[in-house]
Amino acid sequence: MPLRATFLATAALAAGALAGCGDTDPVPVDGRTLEVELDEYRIIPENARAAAGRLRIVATNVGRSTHNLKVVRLNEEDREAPATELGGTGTAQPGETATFTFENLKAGEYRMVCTITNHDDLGQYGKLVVEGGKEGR
Ligand SMILES: [Cu+2]
Repeated sequence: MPLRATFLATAALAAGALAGCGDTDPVPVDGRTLEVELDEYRIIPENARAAAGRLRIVATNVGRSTHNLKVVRLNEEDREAPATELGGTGTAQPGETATFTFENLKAGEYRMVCTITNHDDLGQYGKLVVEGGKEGR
């Protein structure tokens, strides 16, 4: 694992431990790649912030179950309405890394979720805030 990824994962774990399972500060995406770890039953980091535009998702399954990472948009007018899936990785077996690239992600708030069986209900979801303008580094 590259050093930067290790650092990000460690920082995310530390932030999660301090804040518990509630809303944590979003972890800014460095560049155009969002690296996440999938575990039972969580997404690490659970909250991420990225710049609008191209975004590559690199999801590594560090758990013992199969997982994936989908990005969905909630219906702002009707929170009860079904969410729209914008895209996401295929299924990653334990130890595997799955990737997916959004060519042009618009600014907004999205939900990150594992759609395998009931993992969403078990807490495997998070938030992705996409910002327009020059937020990206
Ligand atoms: Cu899962």
